[in-house]
Parts: sequence; structure tokens; C-alpha cells
Amino acid sequence: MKTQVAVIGAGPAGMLLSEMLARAGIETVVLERQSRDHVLGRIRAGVLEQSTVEVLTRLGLADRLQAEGHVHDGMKIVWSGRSSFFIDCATHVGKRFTAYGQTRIQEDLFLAADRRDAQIEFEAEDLTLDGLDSAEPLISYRVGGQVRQLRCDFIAGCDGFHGVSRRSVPAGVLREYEKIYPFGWLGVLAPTPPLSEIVYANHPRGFALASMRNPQLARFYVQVPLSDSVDDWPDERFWPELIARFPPELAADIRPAPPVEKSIAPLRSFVTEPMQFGRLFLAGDAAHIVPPTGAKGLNLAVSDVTYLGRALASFYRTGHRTELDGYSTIALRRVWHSVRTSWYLTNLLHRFPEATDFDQRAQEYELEFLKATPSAQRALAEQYAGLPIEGSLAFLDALA
Ligand code: RFL
Ligand code: PHB
Repeated sequence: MKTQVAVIGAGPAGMLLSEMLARAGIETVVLERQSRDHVLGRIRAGVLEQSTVEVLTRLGLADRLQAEGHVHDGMKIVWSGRSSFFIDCATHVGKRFTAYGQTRIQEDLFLAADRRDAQIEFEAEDLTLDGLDSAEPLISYRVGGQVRQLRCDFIAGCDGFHGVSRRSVPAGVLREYEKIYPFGWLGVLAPTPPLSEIVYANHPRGFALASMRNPQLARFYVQVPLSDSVDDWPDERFWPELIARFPPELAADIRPAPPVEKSIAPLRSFVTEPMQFGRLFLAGDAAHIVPPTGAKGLNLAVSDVTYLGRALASFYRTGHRTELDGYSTIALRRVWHSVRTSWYLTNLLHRFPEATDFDQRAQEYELEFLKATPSAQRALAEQYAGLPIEGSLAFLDALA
């Protein structure tokens, strides 16, 4: 088999890139390790920056998002025993964000792929990548016990943090930056009315977050020790713990219901530089991970593939690699801003097991400062609502 761009991974990054490229007349084959149902079953992100919504809207992929997404002006920060405050992104920077589940985006992207009869190989196992710095890279893999090979002009590594793409780059080429946090988030999806705002809580018992998917489906998280497993958190333990971490006036509105999903995710920051080698380009979680505190991961996947899609379209239109060669530089600028914001919010809102009394006081005064200082709120609002995607998005309109 031969194609122009081989896309590894059918998550949001891979499917959105393949959609953009198809619209630009560039052929892709997507290779995904899991089944379609497995990919659709993963419960993950829920908050979309305005620029993410804009990319999907310009591509004509946002009809359901516009109908069902819940637009927010800002988010609330609460902490034990003190009054809460609201980071008003709409007022400070004229930007809003939208609560709309990643599961829904994944469905929307698969439906769009079905409409164009996209080539997606699910359950593609044991991928190996060769000739990344040659003119024609080769991917070998197995489907149903049968070995297959795919030649291509370029490979887009959109296969998430644990994927094979990043690991296929020769040793010594990539520099990796990593920070592992000493806790995880227990996430629960439950058929119960959510709080009216997205609320981040800093509490002596640990961080908690109230979010939403729709008016009947709430998403909650609590900070848990890394050693905990889901079995340590039966419903009888989870709900009282969640409620204890919110102030009484908000806690009164949390109505426990049997969860439809419960999982634990460790928190990590990770960036690889550069995000390309030869004819391989990394995008989304394959190149970087942020702790979910800033709600940035999915949004970075979208900005990466927007830059990459634009650069590949430019290459096939002009024959010049200039934009492709600059992909990593432009993508990393936005990545590091989001990495920094996620790190800042993680430090601000969690209880760190090793924190000294000094650390604790400094965190409290950081929160006091943020609460009392409109310019600090504005700076956070700008980062939380999302920095613009650099350069023109007009190329997307031509693809809609
Ligand atoms: P994905 O979604 O991990 O998709 C990668 C795909 O590649 C496949 N794959 C392979 N395929 C072939 N061969 C291999 N060897 C392969 N290895 C892997 C995988 O099966 C998968 O289908 O990466 P992508 O597309 O880069 O998308 C990134 C986002 O999924 C991720 O950043 C977000 O979910 C992060 N995130 C959040 N992001 C936000 O923007 N806003 C949020 O509110 C938000 N909340 C979250 C989150 C992530 C969470 N978890 C569980 C990590 C909340 C949580 C709890
Ligand atoms: C979510 O709705 O899943 C969510 C919201 C905000 C975050 C992380 C996750 O910071």
C-alpha cells in the first residue's frame, strides 16, 4: 500500500488531521491500535478553548457542538473557609470556552470520516516505522494476524503518550522535559445535574473539580494518592469525599448518583523537543502531556494539527518544505504556554504531600493575590481561555 500521509492514531489529533488533509486533496491512511468502539468509549476532556471551536466551526464540523455545547464566560475558584471568586474570561479578554465532551468530538470526527469513506485501519498491531529520514518512510504492522506494509511521503505521529512514533526517533535526537506530580485524579461521570459553573476547589483534603457534559450528566474529579486504585473508591466513599471538598453552598447542589464511569489518571507534564524528525511529525499527546488542571491537552492536539495540516497543504501546493521545517518551532510556542499554565494551576490548586508550612502559606497568598488583583485574573483568563493559534486560519475555510 502507498499513501501520501500515514496518520498513526485515530484519536482527536489523528482524525482531525486526516479530515483537514482529505479536504485539501491529500490522501491519508489512519492506523489505529484499538477498535473503533474502544476509541469512542474513552472518557476524557471536556473543555474547549474558543480557538478549538473556531477550527471545528471553520471546517463545518461544529453543528452538534453549537447545538449541545455549553458556553461558559469563566470558571470559579473556591477554597476552604474563604469566599470564592470567578475568573471571568469573557469580561477580561472577550473569550468564552465551551463544555463539550471529547467523546462527542470523537464521534463527530468518525461520522465525518464515514461520509468521505476514509481509510482507517482499526486494530493495527505491532507498528514499526522505518526510513524516517529517507524520501519514502515505511510502516509495517499486523491486522488480524496478517502483516501489511504502508509506504508514504510523511508520517503524522498522533498516537498519544504511549504510542510508537516518538519512540521510533533515533536516540539522542529528541530532548524530553518531564515532571511527574505526586498524585492523580479520580474522575467520575454521573447522570446527575452538574453545578452551573466549572468549579476548581483547593481544600485541605485535596483538590476537587466540578465540570459537566450536559444538563443531566456531571463530571467530577478528586485528587487522590498515586497508590490508590478505583477499587479504593466505592461510591459510598467517593460522594462524601467530593462533597466535603466544596463549600456548603455548592456542596448542597451536588446530588450523588450511580456513576457510569470511574477512573484514575496520574498527573504529568511532558514535552519533547523538537516535535519532528525527517519525515515524521509528532502531534498532540504523542509530543506533550499536560496535567488536566488547565484543560489544555485536547486543545493543544487541535492547534498542533492545525499547524501541521497547514504546513502539509503548503508542501503539496508549492513543493517547498519551508512551513514543514518550521512546524515544531511554531507548535512548541503554544505548547509551552499551555504547559506553563497547567503547571501553575496544578501548583495553585492541589495539596502536595511534601509541602512545608512555608509552601502552604505561599500558596494561600498566591490565591489571595489572584482573588484581589484584576490584572492577575486577566492574565490567568487569557491563558485559560487559550492563546490564539498563530497565523491565518483562512486556509480552513477553503476546506469546509
Ligand atoms: P489520544 O486521544 O491519546 O489518541 C491517540 C490514539 O493513538 C492510538 N495509539 C496507537 N495507534 C497505533 N499504533 C500504536 N502503537 C498506538 N499507540 C496508541 C490510541 O489508541 C489512541 O486512539 O491522543 P491525541 O489524539 O493527541 O488527543 C489528546 C487528548 O486525548 C488529550 O490531550 C486530552 O484528553 C487531555 N485531557 C483534557 N484536554 C483538554 O483539552 N481539556 C480537558 O478538559 C481535558 N481533560 C484530559 C482531561 C485527559 C484526561 N485523561 C484521562 C488523561 C481529563 C482527563 C481525566
Ligand atoms: C472535564 O470536564 O473533564 C474537565 C474540565 C476541566 C479540567 C479538566 C477536565 O481542567
